Amino acid sequence: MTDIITEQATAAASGAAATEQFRSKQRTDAVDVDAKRVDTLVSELLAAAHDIIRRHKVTYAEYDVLKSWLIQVGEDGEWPLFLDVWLEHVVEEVAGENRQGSKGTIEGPYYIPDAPRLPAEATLPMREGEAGTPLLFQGQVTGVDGTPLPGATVEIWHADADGFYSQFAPDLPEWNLRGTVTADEQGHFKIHTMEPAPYQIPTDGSCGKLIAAAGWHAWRPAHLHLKVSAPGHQLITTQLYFKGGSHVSDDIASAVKPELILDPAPVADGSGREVTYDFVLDKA
Ligand code: MBD
Ligand code: FE
Repeated sequence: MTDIITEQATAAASGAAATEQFRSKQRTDAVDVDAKRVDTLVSELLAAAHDIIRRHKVTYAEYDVLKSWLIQVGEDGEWPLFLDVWLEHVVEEVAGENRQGSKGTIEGPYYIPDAPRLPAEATLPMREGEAGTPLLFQGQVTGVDGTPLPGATVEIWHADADGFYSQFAPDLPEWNLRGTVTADEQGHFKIHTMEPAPYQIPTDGSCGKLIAAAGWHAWRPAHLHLKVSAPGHQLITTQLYFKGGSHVSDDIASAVKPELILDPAPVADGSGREVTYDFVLDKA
């Protein structure tokens, strides 16, 4: 037995951190949605709900369950989690419709800007003896015509072997497994990290309650999150998954695309796995 008191990871704590993080981005300030569009979108959303209530003869008891669940989602700070798991993938699909370059996918609730700057070949910040299989993730950033993009930036963040993200779970160093890598003059980068594990969204909050009530599962496949950018080009937000990994074909967040599945090979000296993945960015 250890006498160190370890704070438990809770849905409410990670929800509060995700809500705070979202608010600090203030992306909402940048858009001024006109009344006509609000009218159209909200009216259609409500009409869809009315239709469901009629077709399924939703009862007052069920209506009250919904009301108390919605109240609880807010109290748990789980709106970012709920929206990013069940809606963001369609917003991303629409946003990425006309892109020629690499596929993107959802950002999710756990991105933090301004992670430590790292050179083109770097090891992500991690703990002494960080658990997991070492992974060398390397590649090149180019334009759609294949031109290398010098000084491209590769932001990367991912969960640890227990499925926890730094700054959203207790007892992790601030920037654990997060970094901002500057590619070299040819757009090349070489990132040493640890393979993440499949990720289970918090089961002890409102989203977990919904999952249990519906008989779903709470898993996302193991994934790396990335934001790749270069001067004069569109930033791409994406994720990469691992071939053969659990839940690659039944991601709770519906964010897997065939182009985003890595197939790392064992490193010759037995020290983990390596994979090359190139990013192609559209012109801004
Ligand atoms: C995650 O790690 C994630 O990437 C998404 C999209 C939702 C919840 C947790
Ligand atoms: Fe994630």
